[in-house]
Amino acid sequence: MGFDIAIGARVRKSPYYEKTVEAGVSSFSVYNHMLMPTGYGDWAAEYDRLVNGVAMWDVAVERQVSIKGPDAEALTRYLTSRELGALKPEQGKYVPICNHEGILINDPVLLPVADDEFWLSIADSDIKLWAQAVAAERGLNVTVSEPDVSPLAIQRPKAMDVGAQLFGDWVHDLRFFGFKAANIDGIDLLVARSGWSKQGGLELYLLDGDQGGQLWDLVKEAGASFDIGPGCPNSIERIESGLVSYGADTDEETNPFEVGLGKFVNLDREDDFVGKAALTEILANGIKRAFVGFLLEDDFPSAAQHKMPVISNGVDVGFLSSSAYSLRVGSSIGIGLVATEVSADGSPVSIRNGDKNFDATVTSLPFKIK
Ligand code: THG
Repeated sequence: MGFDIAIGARVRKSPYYEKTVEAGVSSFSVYNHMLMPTGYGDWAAEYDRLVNGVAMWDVAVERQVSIKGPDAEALTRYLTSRELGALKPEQGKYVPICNHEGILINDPVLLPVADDEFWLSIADSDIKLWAQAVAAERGLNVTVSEPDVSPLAIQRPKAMDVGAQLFGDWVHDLRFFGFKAANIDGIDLLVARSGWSKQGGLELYLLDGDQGGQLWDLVKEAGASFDIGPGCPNSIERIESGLVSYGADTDEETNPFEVGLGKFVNLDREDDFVGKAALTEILANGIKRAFVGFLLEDDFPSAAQHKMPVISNGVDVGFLSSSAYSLRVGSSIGIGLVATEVSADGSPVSIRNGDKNFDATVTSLPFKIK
């Protein structure tokens, strides 16, 4: 590119920022108004660490929206389409959020941190403002804020061993999205079993940003004998796994049914929630698009910077949002949203990249790993 991207104070830095620079970070994206590492210059090593070893990720961009007060549980339940049932302390849940038109506006992880306080660990959209507005309009007694909380992820397959070395064997007993408070060398944390990869692992929610460097070094030290190294939410692994990336895979009209999140929309709930009427109508009218994989030609350019149009019989039928070369599938692969008419396994389509068309075959998610 013939230009630099100017990053000022408005684009926030993670408490691990200096450490990621020391570790050789080579690219960043911007997520929740913050810099997020997206690579350390050796994609093959980073992928191998995630799939076969252990990696540490600066995911401080997963900001927490704290909902606190007498009506905190009522607001939390009203914001998500999911029936939360009995909320247990120390057990998180995946809780998609829609607007009043039934359009997906975020897909957070919910952490019940106290009887009267719930955190939404958000994807890339301004849910603090949304929750503040919904609370005020409904006259709910809550305070909605963004606390100083910054997750550092340790991802698979040796992540639990590194975690046990740091905190003790109890980490093995955490259920998926379960979490517990811990303290290590004077650093207060929540230790959670989660992470944005099907490989799984732990997320350490640092509770004081001033201790970021110290936590980074502790994890690096504990991981040394497991050959830990830096990584980041990995686009190759997430395409293989078919994990939705809000904002990349979604557009202004995407509802949760289209991107495989229908199981988190409980229309038979007795209480109302934002988008319930619209989602009921959307489902009754039939779902028009589906989230699919694409098997691509080997010379397909990876790291799409735009949504690329998907074409069938000369007609625009959707978009590809991300692509990469997968060693485990043995092919270039992609992910995207297409009309249900072309969503069946094996459907031939073509994908337009600039003025070039590439042949592609639609395939169901997750990809079959060799
Ligand atoms: N960690 C934390 N916060 C986050 C993310 C994270 N906030 C934004 C984004 N990632 C939220 N999106 C997801 C999407 C999927 C999963 C986790 C976060 C996930 N899903 C499992 C699956 O698809 O198999 C389980 C879903 C379920 O059945 O409950 O892990 O990564 N802190």
